[in-house]
Amino acid sequence: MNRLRLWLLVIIPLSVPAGCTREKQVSDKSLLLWYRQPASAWEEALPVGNGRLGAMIYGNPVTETLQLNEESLWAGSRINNDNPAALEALPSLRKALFSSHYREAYSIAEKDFLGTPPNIRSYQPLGDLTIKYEWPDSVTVYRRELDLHTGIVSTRFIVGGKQYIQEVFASAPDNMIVVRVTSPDGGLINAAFSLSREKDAVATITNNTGLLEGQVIDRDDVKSGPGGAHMKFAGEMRITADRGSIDSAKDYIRVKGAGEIIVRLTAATDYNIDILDFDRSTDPLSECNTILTRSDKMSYDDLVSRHLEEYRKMFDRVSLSIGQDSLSYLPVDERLERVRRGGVDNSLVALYFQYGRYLLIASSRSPGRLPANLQGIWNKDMKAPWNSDFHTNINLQMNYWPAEVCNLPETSLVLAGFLEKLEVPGAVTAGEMYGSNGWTLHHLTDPFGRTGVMDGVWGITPLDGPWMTCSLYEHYLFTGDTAFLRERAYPLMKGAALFILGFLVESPEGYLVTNPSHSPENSFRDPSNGEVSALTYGATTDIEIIREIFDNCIGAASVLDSDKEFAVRLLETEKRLPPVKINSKGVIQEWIKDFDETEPGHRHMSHLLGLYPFQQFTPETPLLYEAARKTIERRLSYGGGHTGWSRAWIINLFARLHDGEKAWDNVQALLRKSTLNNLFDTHPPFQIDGNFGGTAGIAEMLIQSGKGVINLLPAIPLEWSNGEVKGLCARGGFVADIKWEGGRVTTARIFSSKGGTTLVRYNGKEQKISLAPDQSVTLNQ
Ligand code: FUC
Repeated sequence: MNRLRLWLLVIIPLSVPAGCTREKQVSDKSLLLWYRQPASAWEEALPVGNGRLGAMIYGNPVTETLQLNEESLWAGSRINNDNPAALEALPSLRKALFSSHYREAYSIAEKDFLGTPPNIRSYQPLGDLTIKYEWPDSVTVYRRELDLHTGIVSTRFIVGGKQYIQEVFASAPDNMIVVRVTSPDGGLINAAFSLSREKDAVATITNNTGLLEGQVIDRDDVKSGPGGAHMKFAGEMRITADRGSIDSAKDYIRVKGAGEIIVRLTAATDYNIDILDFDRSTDPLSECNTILTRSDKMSYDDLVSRHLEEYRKMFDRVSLSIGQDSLSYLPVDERLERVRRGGVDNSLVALYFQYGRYLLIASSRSPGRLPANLQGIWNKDMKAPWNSDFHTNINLQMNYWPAEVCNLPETSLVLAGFLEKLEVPGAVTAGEMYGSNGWTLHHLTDPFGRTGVMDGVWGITPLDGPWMTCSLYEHYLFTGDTAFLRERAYPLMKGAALFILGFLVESPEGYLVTNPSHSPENSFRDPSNGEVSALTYGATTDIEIIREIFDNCIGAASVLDSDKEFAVRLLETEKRLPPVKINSKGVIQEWIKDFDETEPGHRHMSHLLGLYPFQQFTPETPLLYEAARKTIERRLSYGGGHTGWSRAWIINLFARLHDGEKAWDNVQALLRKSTLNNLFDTHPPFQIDGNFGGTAGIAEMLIQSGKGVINLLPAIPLEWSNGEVKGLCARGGFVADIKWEGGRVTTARIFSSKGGTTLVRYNGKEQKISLAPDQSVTLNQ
C-alpha cells in the first residue's frame, strides 16, 4: 500500500490532460479555487452539484472520498403539525399581548401554539464513494482545484514521474456525477471503488456496477414525529475502463491496469414533491437505472461537452474583475489567510462573488426541484446543524438574493416551484391556527411541507409565508415575465395577502396589527417589570412585510389588469397599519413600543427589511434612511454581524446606504471571520446563506435598481477604484456591463430584453434611456 508522503516538492504547473481540448480544461486563473494539499476535513473539500445531486471532493490521491448528497433524501414524513388548540386559544393570546401580560402570553403560546410535533427531522447524506488508489510509488507533486468556468474539480499529481488526473463534475443534462481518472503520460491506474453509508443502507456489487439501496428508518420521537420506515433511496455507479480488468469483490469494484477509468454515478429517492411525501409507486433503483442507461454509450467527451454547454450558459453570463489579479498564483487557503491577517485581495472578492453564483447554480437548478437549503445541497451529517432545513425567517430568502441581479433567474424558479407546493399545507395552517384565508408558514419547513410552529415560542412568525413570496415578484420585476406573474406568482402573492387580511386585528391604539407577532429571534424587556418577552403585536418587521406584499399585489394587479377591488382593499388596509417609527435612541424602532432589546447586537435585523431587501427606506425618506444607518451601527457596536449570514446582510444594508467603505469593511470581515478554506460561509458551522448574501451584497455595491431607475456603482469603495463587471441585471429587464476607473464609470452598456425606459444614474448625473426590445446603448464618461 502506497502512503502519501509528500504533497508538494515544487510548484510545477501541471499540464492539460490528453483527450480533452485545452479550451475545455483551462480557463481564467482568476476563476480557480486551487490548493497545494488534499482536504483534511469536509470543510476543505470542494463542491460540485447539478441542482439535485451534490458531491464534496477531498482530492486525496491515495484514499479519495466523494461525500454524496441527493436533495430529497430527508428523514421524517408528512404530518400536519398545526397545534389543534391554537385557534381557540388565539383570542386569549391576543388579549394577553394587547394588555402586555407577557408571561401569560408565553404560557398560552407554549401550551397551545407549538407544533405537534414541534420539530422536523434532518436532511441526510446519501453516502460516500470511496476510491482506494494503488500506486507503485509515492505521490509527489500535487494540486487540486475547482474551476468555476467549467464546474470541474480536478486533482493532479505525479507518481513515478507520470502525471495522473482525477476530474469530477455534476452534470445537469445527464443527471449524474461523473468521475474520470486518467494519465496524460500513459500511466496505468489500479483502484478500488465502493459505495457506503453510515446507516439504513446496503451496498452491493455486480460486475462493474455498484448499488446502494436503503430506506431511512426513523425512531418514534415526541419532538419530531412518528417513527417508521420512511424515505426510500438508491445510488448506483457504473464503471468503465479503456483497458485492463474490472473485477467485483464483495463490497468494491477493482480496476487494474487501466489508462482511463470513468465512473457515472446517480441517485434517487421515492420523494414526490407534488404530494410533498414519499410515493411508493416510485422505485429509486429503477430511476437510477433509467438515468444511467441513457448515457451508457456516451464518451467522456460527450458527457463533458453536454455539461459545459448547459453550465456555461448560466455561469458565463456574468464576469467581474476588480483591479489587477496579482494573487491567483497563490492557493485560495493562503490568500484567505493573508486576508485574515489584514491583507487586501480584491480578486479573491471577485472569486468569492463568482463562487456564490456557482453554488447557486449547483444547488438550485433543474433537474433539482427543491430549493437550496441551509447548506445548499451539501451535507455530511445524519443530523445536520439546524437539520439543514429551509429556514424562512431570513435564510431561505437570503439564498435567493443573488438570483436575479446576478443573472441566474432560473434558479429562483426552483424556489417558486416549492412555494407552489407549500401553499397546500400552508392554507390548512392559515385556517386551522388563525382562522384566516390564503396560506402561510412559520420560520422553517422541510420537504414534507410542515407549516406549523417549529422549535419554540420564538418560532411563532406567522408572516414568514407572505415574506417568502417577495422573491416571486422580484423575479417578475427583473425579467418582465408577465406569464409567470399571472400564472405562478400572483396566485401565491394573493394567497399571502389574503392570509394577512384575515390575520390583522385592531390594536388598542386603533391600528390594524399582527398579533401574535415577533421580531425574529430577538426579545425585549417589559419596561414595567423587566420581564423578557419575544412575543408582542405589530412588530416593525411585520409592518414592513405587509407593506411590501400589499404593494407587490397592487403592482401585479395593475400589470395584469385584474383584481382592482382587491387592490383598493389592500390600499385601504395599508392606511391603517402602524407607521414605522424612530425610537428614543434615533434608530428604527423594532417593536410596537420603544422597548429595550435584550441583545442589542442581535444577528437578526428584521426591522431593517425596509432598507434591504425592500426599498422602503431610501434617500427619499431621509429620516428613516438615516435611522436605518444608526440601527446598523448600533447593532455593530454591540458585536452584531457575528454570524456569516448576518455579516452578509450588513454588506447589502450599507450598499443600500450608498456607503461603499462600510460595505467593503464588511466584505473584508465576511472573508476574515466567516469564511472557511473552501470559501464556504460559516455561521459557524457551515451555512450557505452567507455565501449567497455576500454575493448579492457585492452585486449591490456595483448596481442597484428600483422603480424606473438604475444606479451604477452606488457603493463603490476606494479600494475598488478600477474594475469591470458584465451581465448584472436590473429591474425592468435591463442588463448592464460597467467599466470604471478611479471609482467613476468610464463606459456602461445597458441592454434591454423587453424594451423600456429608465433613468440611469452614474458619476453623479442622471440620464434617461429608451430602448427597444433587444437593443442596447453605451453610455460614456
Ligand atoms: C436562524 C438564525 C440562526 C441560524 C438559523 C439556521 O434562526 O437566527 O443564526 O442561522 O436560522
